[in-house]
Amino acid sequence: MEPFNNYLNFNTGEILGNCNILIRHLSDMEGMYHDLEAARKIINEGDRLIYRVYNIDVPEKYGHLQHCTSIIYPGRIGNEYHMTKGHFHAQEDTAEIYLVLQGTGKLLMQKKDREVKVLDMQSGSISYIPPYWAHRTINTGNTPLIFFAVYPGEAGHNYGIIKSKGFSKLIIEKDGQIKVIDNPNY
Ligand code: PAN
Ligand code: ZN
Repeated sequence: MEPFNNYLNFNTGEILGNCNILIRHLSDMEGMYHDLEAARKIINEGDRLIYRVYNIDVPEKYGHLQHCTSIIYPGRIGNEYHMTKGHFHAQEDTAEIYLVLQGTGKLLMQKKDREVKVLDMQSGSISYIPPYWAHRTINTGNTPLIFFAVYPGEAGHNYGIIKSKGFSKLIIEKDGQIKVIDNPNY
């Protein structure tokens, strides 16, 4: 394989070049926001774009490094801030690095033994997601949250556990403040 360049726009998070774009609307995240009624209403009124991922095309194999940008648009579903689906890596002993380019948010992580960790994300923060931690990103600001991620080629994604159980915490807005609360459905 030959070395290659791609070009990242630091302001928008868009990558120009050899990449595929993943687009997630609210309708792609059924049941993931705790206010099911609010989610249903928005979907029925025409749906909403929640986030995009610009993923550079690299073999999903040991030795390679996957890398991509994620752009989470600002907003809430009910009182819950816009977020990614969240996942464990299919190959659970693989880590990941997130570097924030723009915006503010939270990185919610959880192990299978239920241990939870929430890190702040802001321009310049470099978060390390160790092996075995599921991860979800939440945009708690008023502007897009844009971050660059790097992870092992073979990591893969397992969405099933989070889709069925969620995380044990929710990140919500209450009285104008960002709150981390227990997920009543967990
Ligand atoms: C990230 C995520 C990206 C979208 O690149 O895949 O932010 O989140 P979901 O995959 O949970 O929808 C990453 O963690 N890759 O491993
Ligand atoms: Zn990941």
